Amino acid sequence: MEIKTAKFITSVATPDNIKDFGAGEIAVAGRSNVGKSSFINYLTGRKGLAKTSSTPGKTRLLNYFAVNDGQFMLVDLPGYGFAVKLSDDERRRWDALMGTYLTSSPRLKLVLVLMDIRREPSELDKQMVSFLAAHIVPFAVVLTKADKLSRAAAGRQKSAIASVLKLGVDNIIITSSLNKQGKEDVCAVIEKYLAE
Ligand SMILES: Nc1nc2c(ncn2[C@@H]2O[C@H](COP(=O)(O)OP(=O)(O)O)[C@@H](O)[C@H]2O)c(=O)[nH]1
Ligand SMILES: [Mg+2]
Repeated sequence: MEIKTAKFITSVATPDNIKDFGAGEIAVAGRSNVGKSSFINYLTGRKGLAKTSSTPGKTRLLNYFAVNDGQFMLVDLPGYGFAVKLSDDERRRWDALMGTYLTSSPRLKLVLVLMDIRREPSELDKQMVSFLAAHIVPFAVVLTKADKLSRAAAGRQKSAIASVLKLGVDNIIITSSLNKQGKEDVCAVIEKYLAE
């Protein structure tokens, strides 16, 4: 599978506005500042598609992008682990939007969970992975910013992260949007899960 075109369709702020476009959905999740917007732009080959924001954690929306004229939808989920603490109200809204989407979208085929390759997975990363596993939502871990490490160190980090998360290494993909690394592997996993 090759991503040829990608187009922003809409943003959704509340659970009752979650959309069904009649196509499979690939969601992208991760802590704010993990490189999610950069990853989406790299993956789709469209520099300004997802805004790389200077104010992490500002976006609490689901953003839908149509890939290859609707072959599938890419869904950009709100970043978690905000630099700025959320009020209880904002937290509840965020949980409701994410929780509802992840557990009730009938077209959701795969969640790509992004994590910084240099870091130990955070509590929130672990919670996301256990949440997806508990709700039987297919997911793969995408390690970002691999350009920050040597090849050997990146390989070691991949094994270490796999072991912390209790996952097989096959479910973890090394990427760098800066060095344009890992797109083929990500596209292969997307293709595999879209077919299921
Ligand atoms: N070295 C490096 N930095 C990256 C990469 N991807 C993103 N960044 C940087 O990480 C920061 C956050 O990126 P952004 O895509 O806005 O993250 P988001 O908050 O998860 O959407 C920015 O300063 C980016 O330039 C990467 O592959 N390599
Ligand atoms: Mg972003």
